[in-house]
Amino acid sequence: MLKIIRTTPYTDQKMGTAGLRKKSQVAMQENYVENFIQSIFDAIGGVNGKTFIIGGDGRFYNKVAIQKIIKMSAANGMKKLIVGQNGYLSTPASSKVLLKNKADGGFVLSASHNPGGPNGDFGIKYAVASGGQCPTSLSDKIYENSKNISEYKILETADIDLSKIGSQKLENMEIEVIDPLTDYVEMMQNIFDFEAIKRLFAGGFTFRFDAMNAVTGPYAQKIFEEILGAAKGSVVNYIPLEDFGGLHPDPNLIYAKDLVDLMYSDKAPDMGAANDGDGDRNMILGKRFFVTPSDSLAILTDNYKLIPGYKNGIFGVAKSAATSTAVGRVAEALNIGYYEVPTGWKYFCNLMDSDRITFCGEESFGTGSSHIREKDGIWAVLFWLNIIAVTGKSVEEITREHWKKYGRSYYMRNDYDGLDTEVANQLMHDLEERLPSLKGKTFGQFTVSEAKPFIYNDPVDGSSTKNGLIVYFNDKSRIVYRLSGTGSSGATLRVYLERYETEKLAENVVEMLEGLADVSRQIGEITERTGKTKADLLT
Ligand code: VG1
Ligand code: CO
Repeated sequence: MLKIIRTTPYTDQKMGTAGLRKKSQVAMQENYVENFIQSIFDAIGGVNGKTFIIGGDGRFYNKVAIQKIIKMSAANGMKKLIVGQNGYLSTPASSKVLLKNKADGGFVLSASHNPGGPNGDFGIKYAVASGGQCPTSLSDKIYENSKNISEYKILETADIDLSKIGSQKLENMEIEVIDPLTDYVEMMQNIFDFEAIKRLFAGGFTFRFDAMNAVTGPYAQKIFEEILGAAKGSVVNYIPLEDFGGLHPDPNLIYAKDLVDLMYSDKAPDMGAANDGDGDRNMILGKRFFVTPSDSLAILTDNYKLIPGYKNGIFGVAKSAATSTAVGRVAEALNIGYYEVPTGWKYFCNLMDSDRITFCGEESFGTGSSHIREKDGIWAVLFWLNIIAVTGKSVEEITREHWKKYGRSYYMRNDYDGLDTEVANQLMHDLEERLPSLKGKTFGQFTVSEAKPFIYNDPVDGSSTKNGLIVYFNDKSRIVYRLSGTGSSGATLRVYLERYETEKLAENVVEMLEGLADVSRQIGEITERTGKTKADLLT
């Protein structure tokens, strides 16, 4: 039965870098999810006669939220809703399903790499018909609606069974439950040289993929073990759990500790990889060797010709401003377009839609291409496997050859967590005002050549976005400051450090960047203002 429910607005439903991200307890408040969903429906002129997709990373509260969204969709007159079986769809798979079905939009229930569970985070990403997350102009409209909402529509009916593949009707809406793997796996087979990778594994190449108890487990088992023949047991933590087994499903050197320990032990396989909660981030490791995401983007771009899906040529490449400049040198060598955008995958989408770029990436363990409109963890891992299969070189050899050819960007992100929001905002505000006065000043061995806010003018829609502050130095070093837009409480200051070297390549990244880290605290007045003498997290 159709019900119109009276509701009162919440004032905190503003989307951040990647959708709405909240503590589970916040999202579980009465009408919280309903308000947000109705605000979306209203912002896009209703859903009458339209088709959408929905899925998620299997985290706590997804099951409840999916049922709410299904019932609201039917009540609002949606024509068809395509749902991943049992509510599962990785972020990249959802983008593929959306594009393949020419759907009008999609919902991914995930707070990505943030922990899950009753005390963890819950999130909703909303994608538009082009397959990417909704642009700021639309999320602003949704936010306005959410602050004024007074009612929403929902069907009063029993929960829908999402365990069986096939179609069913809910009033006038068709619900199609699909296998979450099929379309994604087929797409990967069409991009990469699966035969070459099969031969690699058949030849004894050893591999460990850590799905971090999240949604990529079933995808990884199917692709790496079943189809490509990696040894049984290569994929670990492959069952998606509502709380990710208590882990923080963020594939970096800190949170993917078991994988990192293995890769730095005598038992290390030839390659190690991990993905995040919703499968859009990746980490790549060799034996006792870590590839920074910034280097990974540069290396993948430089080797595009080895991949069947790209061998006929690529458009340009883009990176977020905070990402190291490594890929810029490759773009110059290949003579292809090169773009720097604000942090957040949505900024790449216009560039892909207009054939300006094929590859893009972020320092936060995100790499991807125009095959979809989200970053793609398994895609990146397959890309590396394909390069290794064709060249016969190890992860370390490939990376060292890259540094030899192009020089090396030593790179690290320093996060200062749990800051008071006021303090963090003031720090950024005051630093921005001081920027012009920094030019020409010397800090130890570093002399500032330029200091300015990063402003991006989108060449496609003409919009302008300010995101972060950048200090450039004479020796090509850079410091980027910005506040995180994905947290669910307090503020996080991210400070991105980069130093470029061509001659004496040192091994220890932390040591290489120690001096610059000190300078970053000095310039940002970080210690005085936050009381922190060092960062909480180095990635
Ligand atoms: C972080 C990363 C950013 C990434 C975003 C979403 O944002 O820095 O590069 O796009 O997370 O990642 P922020 O604003 O906290 O720095 V995920 O895997 O949602 O989808
Ligand atoms: Co993610």
